[in-house]
Formats: sequence, structure tokens, C-alpha cells
Amino acid sequence: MDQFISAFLKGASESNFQQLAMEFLPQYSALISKAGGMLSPETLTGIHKALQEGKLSDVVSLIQEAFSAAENAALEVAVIGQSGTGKSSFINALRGLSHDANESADVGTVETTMCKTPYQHPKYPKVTFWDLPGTGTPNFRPDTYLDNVGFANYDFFIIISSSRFSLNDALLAQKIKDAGKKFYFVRTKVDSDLYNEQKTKPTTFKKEKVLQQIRDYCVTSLIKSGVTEPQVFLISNFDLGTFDFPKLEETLLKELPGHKRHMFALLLPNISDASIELKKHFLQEKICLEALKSGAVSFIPFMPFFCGFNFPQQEQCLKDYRSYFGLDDQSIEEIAEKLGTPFVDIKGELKCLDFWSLVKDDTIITQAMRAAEALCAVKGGPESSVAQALKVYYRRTQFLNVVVDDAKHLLRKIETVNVA
Ligand SMILES: Nc1nc2c(ncn2[C@@H]2O[C@H](COP(=O)(O)OP(=O)(O)O)[C@@H](O)[C@H]2O)c(=O)[nH]1
Ligand SMILES: [Mg+2]
Repeated sequence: MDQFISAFLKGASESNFQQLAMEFLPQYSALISKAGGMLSPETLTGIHKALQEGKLSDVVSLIQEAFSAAENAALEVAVIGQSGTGKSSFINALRGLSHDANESADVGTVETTMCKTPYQHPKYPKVTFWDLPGTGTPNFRPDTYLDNVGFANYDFFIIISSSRFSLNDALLAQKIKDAGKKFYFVRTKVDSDLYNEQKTKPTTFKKEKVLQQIRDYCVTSLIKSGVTEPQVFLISNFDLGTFDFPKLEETLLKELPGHKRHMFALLLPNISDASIELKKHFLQEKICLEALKSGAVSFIPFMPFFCGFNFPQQEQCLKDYRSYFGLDDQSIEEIAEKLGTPFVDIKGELKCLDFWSLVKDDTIITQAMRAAEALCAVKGGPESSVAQALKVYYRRTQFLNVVVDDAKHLLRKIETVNVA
């Protein structure tokens, strides 16, 4: 069991609240991903104080409020750049859509208007990517552009270029900064820069050197245009797993508020083992906080007994995890088509699709009972209620591990086919 949970349950069963309060922040820091977690600094302070005062009902409501905030969080992402720089491709990649999918943004069409277009995330309707064209058109005015597109509505701005950043890009960045918003420079198409360099200078070609040159060139031109310490992320929309996209993900996650961070982490594409692990971290955090919440309920006198996790709820939980990792039926069908492998063959390789064989595994029950006995027997705590909470914790963890293993397995398969 996670140290975070066992320390909490042990402390609560012994009513050792000072100890619990002291351990809470370091335990939580060890639990969350390096990009941060879902609890805001205010919530953490609140939980710490509630523990110090032994007010478990406050702990329960603070965690519940954090869950609701994360569930209801909306995210509006602005993607700015000239026509042809790869905005639509970038938006499609972040929405997990191939360019030929029905709902995808048109790629390769020359943009002649200044109209902004919203693209909803197919699985997270509260997340919208805004395609903001027009920065390269003669009508573009940096001083009025942000007002015209309603800058206050966006959480952050991605400024895209596929060659060098223009003076207009730098002016926009300054305006975004003045408006108290965050911006990130993204230099697309580095795959074709590398390809061209290798073709023209086959004997002296060095990948890292070319990438450094592109980065230096972008940074220098932005500094000349007045941007202080610009950070530029080099990416290929055709290969998000390489270059700086993972670093961009991590930076965006770190700089978002906690409740938005959780949702953004879940919608990121599963492009590498590292991104699958990152997502796993966020879900593990939620599982632990759920267990902590139900565990706390067990120790509140006269609180309604925590009532389980029935099969439909378990099935839904597994379904949600599958969806986060792109293992829902529709995604598997699309992958099967891409790989040219029959759907049933791929299904046969994935353990997460067989709900009943997973729930038949009763080692989870045994584990939960043993853990509850060990934790509560000391002071004769409310053992059965804690056992329930732990059963849910173990079941969710089991589902998560199986889904993560399957996601990695499928990724390996896709990579093998791409290399061949
Ligand atoms: N090689 C390469 N081509 C890209 C990349 N991103 C976009 N493209 C291509 O660049 C063209 C313009 O892309 P699009 O997404 O329509 O750009 P937009 O006009 O800014 O929306 C299309 O032909 C894309 O396939 C990339 O990272 N690498
Ligand atoms: Mg476009």
C-alpha cells in the first residue's frame, strides 16, 4: 500500500493528529508527479490545519471540493501563428486526432481570414483549443489583435512558427505578458529541418547541433525583438514523442493551477512511456486522495458508513481509465486499422478489456482485510469501514496498473510498425 495512505490510516486510528499534520505535506509531495498535483496551495494549507485541529470532516470536504473543481475545470488554449506554420496540425495532435478524422481541423488549407475557430477536445468538452490565424496577414495589428480575439478568455497562449519568430510574434508575447497571461513559443517542423540538413550536408550532419542552431536562432531573434529570456520548444507535429514536446507538456502542467492541471494531464496524448507514466501519477494521486477521504470518513463518529464500490461503479472506473489511456473501443479500432491488424487480435492481447476476469481476482479483498487489520487492530478502530475504503483503493490501483501495462504494450506495437 502507498505510504501516504498507511501513514494516514495509522495516525487516524491512533488519533495522532499532530503527527498526521506534520507528515501530510512531505507525504503529499512524495506522492505527486514532478509536474505537480491536483491540490492547490490553499487546499493543502487547509488540510494541514484541519489535521492539526483533528477536524477530519474538514479534510473530507476540502478533498471533495478539490475533486469537484478538477471535474468542472474548463481550459481555453489559444494557438497563434501565421498560415502554414502547423497550428491546425498541433491542435489535432493535442486533441488526439489524426488529420483525416472527421472532427479534425483542416490541415494544409491557406488561411486568409482573421476568424478564430474553436476546437473542442473530443473526450473533454470543457477543453477548447482556439485556432487564431491572421498574424501574417496585412490587416494584422498587434496593438488591437488581443482585444479583438478576447484575450481574457484564454488560460495560456501558444505562439507557433515553422521558421523564425517575427517581430509581430514578439510584440504579441509582450502584450500577452502585460495582460498577465502565460505564453509559450513553439517551433514546429524540426523533422523537416533535420531531413533537409542531412540531405545537404551528409558528412558533417549532427542532429543535436542542428537542433541547437534552430533553438539559438529563434531565441536570438526573439531577444532582438525585445522578449526577455524566451523559452522555445522545438517539436514535430508528426512525432510528438521526440524533441521538446514532453518538456512543453511538463512546463504547461507545472504552470497551470492544480485543478486544471489534473484534467490537462489526462487529455495529453499517450506518445511515450514517460507520458503514460505521467498520467498514471495523476490518477494514482486521485486514488490515494479518494482513499484518504473515505478513510477519514471511517473515523468520524456518526458519519454515514461508506458504502462500497459496486460492480457498475467498478466497470465505469475501468472504462474511464481505458479512455484516459486511449484504450476505449473506438481508439482500439482506429489503432487496429492503422496497424492493419484485425480488431479481435489486438483485443485478445489486452487484459483491461475483460472486466469480469479482473474482478474475479480476490487477492484484493485479502490484501484490504489484512491491511485494515494491521492498521486498526492496535486501537480497535472501525476496521470494516477502513477495509471497504482499502478495497476500493486496491481495486482502482489494480485497474490502473493493468490499463497502464496495456497502453505501454500497444505503444510498443505501434512503434514497431512505424519503424518497420
Ligand atoms: N514536416 C512537418 N510538416 C508539418 C508539421 N506541422 C504541420 N506540417 C505540415 O505543414 C502544412 C501546414 O500545416 P497546418 O497545420 O495546416 O498549418 P496552419 O495553416 O498553421 O493551420 C501541412 O502540410 C502540414 O502537414 C511538422 O511538424 N512537420
Ligand atoms: Mg489551419
